[in-house]
Amino acid sequence: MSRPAADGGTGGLFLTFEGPEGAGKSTQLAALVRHLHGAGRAVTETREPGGTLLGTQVRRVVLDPELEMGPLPEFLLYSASRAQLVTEVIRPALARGEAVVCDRYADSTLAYQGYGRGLDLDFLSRVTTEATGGLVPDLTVLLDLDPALGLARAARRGQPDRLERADLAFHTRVRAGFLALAAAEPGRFVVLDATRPVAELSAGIWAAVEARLPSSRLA
Ligand code: Z5A
Repeated sequence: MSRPAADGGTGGLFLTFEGPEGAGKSTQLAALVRHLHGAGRAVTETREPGGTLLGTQVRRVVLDPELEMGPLPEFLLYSASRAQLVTEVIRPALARGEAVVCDRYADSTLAYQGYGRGLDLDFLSRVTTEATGGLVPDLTVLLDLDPALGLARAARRGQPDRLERADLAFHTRVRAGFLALAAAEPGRFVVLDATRPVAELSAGIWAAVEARLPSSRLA
């Protein structure tokens, strides 16, 4: 059965990027935005946590390496940021018929706080549905990468944030979680090997967007 479009029929498109640390999401998101602009689409680009004043404050807190935080408060903070982002940014942009491209969304919660931290997946899904009003992406690109490689890429940037400091076993569970989520929803996910060259990945992502979404929703 096909899923209803995220925009409820206005022509908007909701596209998300997921994957472990350093997988290349920001790099590929920028390339997709260029492709969408080239196809004449208006684009809203955003990220989680972040994208609003509240989200920016939450981001500072959840990534602070000096802060101790349990899995439940961590989850609730990400959810607060997401609820604000959906209401303030994503839904209005979809209603205007724009393409919304978001660096991480609800799948990150299931992968990090569920598979990684061990919180109950049904509980996380219920709260996430409340926080988002049930908004699900039209297409999710999962850039899959061995976490050791991703952490090494991220480490080149300098001081690790609070989640980058978690051990390799945690990041290995997160990766397995992302792959399980993708396997459960093959119609929504495109899974790509993030060790491939940047240009090859960008071409693959654009081909996937074009193949999965009718041309009427691309232009
Ligand atoms: N989190 C959570 O726990 N729960 C949630 O619900 C949500 C998030 C929404 C956000 O961190 C953290 O919050 C994240 C999950 C958690 N933390 N962890 N762990 P963030 O936003 O600061 O970081 P990130 O999302 O993990 O992204 P990143 O580390 O900035 O990486 P990226 O955007 O995927 O990669 P990039 O910046 O495009 O590239 C990284 C480097 O690799 C860079 O030097 C590139 O030049 C290089 N690169 C990119 N592509 C390639 C290829 N193809 N080959 C070789 N090198 C490449």
